[in-house]
Amino acid sequence: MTFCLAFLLTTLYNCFMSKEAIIKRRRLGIMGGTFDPIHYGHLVAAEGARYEFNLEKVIFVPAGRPPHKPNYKITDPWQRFAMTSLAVQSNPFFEVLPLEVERPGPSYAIDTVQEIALLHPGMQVYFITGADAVSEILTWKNTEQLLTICHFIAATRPGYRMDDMWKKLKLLPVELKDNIHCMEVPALAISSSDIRQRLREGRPIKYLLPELVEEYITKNKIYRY
Ligand code: DND
Repeated sequence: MTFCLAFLLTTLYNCFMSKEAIIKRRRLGIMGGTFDPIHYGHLVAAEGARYEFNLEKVIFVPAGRPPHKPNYKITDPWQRFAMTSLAVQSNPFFEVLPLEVERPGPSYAIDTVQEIALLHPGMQVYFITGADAVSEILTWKNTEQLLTICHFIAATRPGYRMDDMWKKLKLLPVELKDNIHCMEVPALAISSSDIRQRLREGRPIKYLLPELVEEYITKNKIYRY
């Protein structure tokens, strides 16, 4: 129902706008992720997308229950939300919303994009994510609807080949492929799983994530299992 409304509004909006006006449409970014924990790789990708795609702001949305990780042990959603809030607070173009933490059930991107689109009528939404995640997008809920109402920015992670991503997406209609854009980010070999591993082994995590996040992890004794 919400999707139909968002789709109808987007279609009507596009019909009445001139081509030039659509090109100049205001843009906002969504950075979705488990953020367990958030680190400089996520932040650099979001800031790079903001600059390169002229996004007015980037909304970080920590996944409440990531649909692709049903059997993983994941840190409490509100703790991941708190870490994300601390990480973005020094950037005036970044904000965090608890939409997925508050929504019951699996955190599907389609629901989040619809909610954010309704909160920002007329704005074009860009979903920022890693190229490896985009290459799995055919397994996401309502892929085609998702790619109709929003664009994707695929950030390359170190060592990732874009041809691999396009090969996996070969079944997508061309007009939907046009809504996927690629963006290179500096070679940041930082990952949440490596940070968790380091913490388990008592190795340093300094300079891999913001100091405030490191302090929060220490204070709340997260990842010490
Ligand atoms: P991750 O668990 O990969 O997040 O989740 C990515 C997003 O996909 C979340 O919003 C999920 O809800 C959504 N999703 C997944 C599957 C199905 C559906 C939705 C559905 O709707 O059906 P991480 O915290 O691990 O990473 C967040 C993003 O940052 C990812 O896209 C990852 O590729 C990227 N990333 C980096 N980018 C640049 N440099 C680095 C990075 N490390 C992670 N070093």
